[in-house]
Amino acid sequence: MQLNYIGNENLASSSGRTLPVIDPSDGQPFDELQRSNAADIDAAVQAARHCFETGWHKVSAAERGRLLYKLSQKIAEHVDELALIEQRDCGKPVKQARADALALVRYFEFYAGACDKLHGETIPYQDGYSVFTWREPHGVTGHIIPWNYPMQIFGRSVGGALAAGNVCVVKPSEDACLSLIRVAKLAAEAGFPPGALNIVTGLGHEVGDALARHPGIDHISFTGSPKVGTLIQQVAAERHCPVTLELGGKSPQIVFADADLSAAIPVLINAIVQNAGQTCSAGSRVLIDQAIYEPLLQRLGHAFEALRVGPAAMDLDVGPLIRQTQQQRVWDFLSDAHVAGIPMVAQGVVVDEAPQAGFYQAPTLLRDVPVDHRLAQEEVFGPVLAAMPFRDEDEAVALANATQFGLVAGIWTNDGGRQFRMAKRVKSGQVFINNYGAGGGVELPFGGVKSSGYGREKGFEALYGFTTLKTVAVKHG
Ligand code: TXE
Repeated sequence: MQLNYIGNENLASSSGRTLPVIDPSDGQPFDELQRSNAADIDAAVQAARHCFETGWHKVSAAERGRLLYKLSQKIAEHVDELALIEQRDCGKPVKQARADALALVRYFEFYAGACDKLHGETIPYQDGYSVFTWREPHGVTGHIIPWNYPMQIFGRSVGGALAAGNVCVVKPSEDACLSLIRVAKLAAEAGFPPGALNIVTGLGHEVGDALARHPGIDHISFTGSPKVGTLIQQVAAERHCPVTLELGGKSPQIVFADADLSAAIPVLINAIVQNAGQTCSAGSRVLIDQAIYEPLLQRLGHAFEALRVGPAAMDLDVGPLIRQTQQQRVWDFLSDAHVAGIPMVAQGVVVDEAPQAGFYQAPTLLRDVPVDHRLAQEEVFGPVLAAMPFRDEDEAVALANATQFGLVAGIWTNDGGRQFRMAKRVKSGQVFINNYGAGGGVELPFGGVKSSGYGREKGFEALYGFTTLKTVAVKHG
């Protein structure tokens, strides 16, 4: 039985209710978590506020850095354990779960070093004045985390918030919260005081909503669907609470005829099958120069057919989707594609060992997807790649920008001028040239434009969002 972690204590919800924890690899429940309510959120916010007011705000930046570094070391000591937890809870193949745990180590290492480097400025003003700025923490920050990368999204959001001097109340997804409860306990072992980091589990519309509405939350960081992001924004607007939103994408990979295809192909594949395509920055559209459309589709098709899907513990190329409703969502997209006559180029294989009750989906490559079809417009959040041809740079840019999203873009070309022209014209928060994701670098600011959200997490830039700027003007004559 999993409990909430509030004020460094394991606590049952005052609701007395629980939710099952389901293993996506076999569809079976194997644990229970607290179905918390607004009273539990209130208890967590009070614990956090008490921590902030009674001592945390006096902890020096250097000391905060030491605490974050100690936590990174604790996580490093428990990478295998955390990877195993995530493998079962999220259905992640072993190597992907391990990569997530290692990324969490890096987030806390990076933010440990950033704590004492967050400076204000002095501003030249009229004679007789000294003017300067302080970067102050918001206070109690709320973090609503999805199920696709619990550890990574916790790292980039909570790591930055703690480094900037905030204390945190975290609402993990009801579909994946076990690793974060464990990390919060490691934080207590590392020396974080009671209330600095609190975890409250439960359903989004109950406990997530209560967190977003709580007047004691000074900033909300949300990663999830555009629908819920809009709700959070509305609720936060009622009390003018600042919000950072990351709401996914329909990210294009744009491949020109002069690209190094042997280098591109494995990256194009990985960008859509990693985590079974349940990645906000998944490269879910491949826009291909018509001069190489047929040969590249053929090579991609062979690569798709070689992909193996199965239980997380088998550590194949692709694991299960998170839950049955997500599997149904992917099936709905594929059935719509079939009805619209969109041709399928190739599919991977679900292995015989995969239990019937698990949530599996073979990676699927579709071609000639019309730009206005929902497969080219909406986030599938499954291993489904939509291919479409373009004639020239102008058409590539038009197609790339023809969705409501703007999170990430990949550009594949060896023409230096084109690299810069395309990077400038594509509307997205991140652009990768001849790579995709830059190995997941925690140092790189991340976030979207348009319906992909706003605000930045990751990198040093995140620290500005987790602080508020105070200007101090001294008249000294
Ligand atoms: O997301 P939700 P779902 C996209 C992806 C996916 C779709 C639906 O396309 O197929 O969203 O996934 C909490 N108030 N992304 O339904 O509901 C919820 O408990 C406050 C993209 O799982 O947005 C969870 O912790 N919180 C994305 C978190 O919001 C609420 C990652 C995300 O869940 C709430 C996940 C409410 N009313 C899904 N309702 C990305 N950008 O990476 C739910 N939540």
